[in-house]
Amino acid sequence: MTLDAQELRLPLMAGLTAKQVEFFNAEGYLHVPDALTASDLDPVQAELEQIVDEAANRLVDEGAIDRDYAALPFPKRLIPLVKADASAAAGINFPANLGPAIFAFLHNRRLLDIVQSLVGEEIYANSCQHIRAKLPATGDYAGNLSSNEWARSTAWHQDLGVLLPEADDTLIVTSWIPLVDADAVNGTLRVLPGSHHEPLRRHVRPSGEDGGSYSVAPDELPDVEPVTVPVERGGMILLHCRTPHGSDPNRSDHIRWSMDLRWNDARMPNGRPQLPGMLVRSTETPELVVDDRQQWLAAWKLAQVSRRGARFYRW
Ligand SMILES: O=C(O)CCC(=O)C(=O)O
Repeated sequence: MTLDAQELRLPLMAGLTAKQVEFFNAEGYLHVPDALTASDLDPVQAELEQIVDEAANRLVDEGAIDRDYAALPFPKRLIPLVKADASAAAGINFPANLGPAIFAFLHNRRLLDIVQSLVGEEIYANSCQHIRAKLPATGDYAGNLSSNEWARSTAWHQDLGVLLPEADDTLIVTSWIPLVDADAVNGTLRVLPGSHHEPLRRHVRPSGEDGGSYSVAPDELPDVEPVTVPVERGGMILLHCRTPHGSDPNRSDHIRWSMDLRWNDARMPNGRPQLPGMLVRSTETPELVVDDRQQWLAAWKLAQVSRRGARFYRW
């Protein structure tokens, strides 16, 4: 089959097909290969490279390292830095990183077309968002990084389990987007398919040495065969908020960089009301879409104070 000139001018993809939506609804997850192009992801990566570069220069100035490791590629450069000083990773994740490229990416048309297929036209970028540098699993990182889930497995959990009960009737969709090819070796996501049809499981919080992140109580884990989902750069995994998922340790020699970004219908409770998510697409109230990054920065600044003492977790 060949595409004519008209078809070639069409966007690469405008949302999910009916079959993809059907798969998501049945299985609680969906792998979408080639969802994004290099031009969608490269600016986000360049912003992270700059953050890592600034951290390297700071550590050189402070005498924590004797060179800046600039010759190492993006998937490797942070490794020697966090072996010397864990603070090298401090600027990567939200809300330390609210840079222009990640702000623009939260409004990416191709991404939002896909999200819209699941949550509808009123799209809220939930404040529960992460950019992760999942480190090769070794025991020699500075500070507590070696015991942190960044350098070990992420235990089975449902994203709804780390949000407040107000969101129990809201479909919150996670888009899990790697910036490098993600596979079983470097710790791509694993899911328990179909178990989103069941109720939310009780979550427990293990000690810091055991990861410290909320996870499904072991006696409540659904008896379902896990599926490991390899994703090449440009692809994404979509997850239902009741789908148990996690990841194994990164057994490769490079960092598994990824983003997990959450979305819901803006008219529904979002489960993290104390932190600033934002309306990113709307036909009902387009005037409330946040398209000025300064507004987002101001909202996060205000929240640094108003969040104090607020409850974030149900357990
Ligand atoms: O990236 C990972 O390894 C875990 C991601 C995750 O748990 C999530 O997206 O909720």
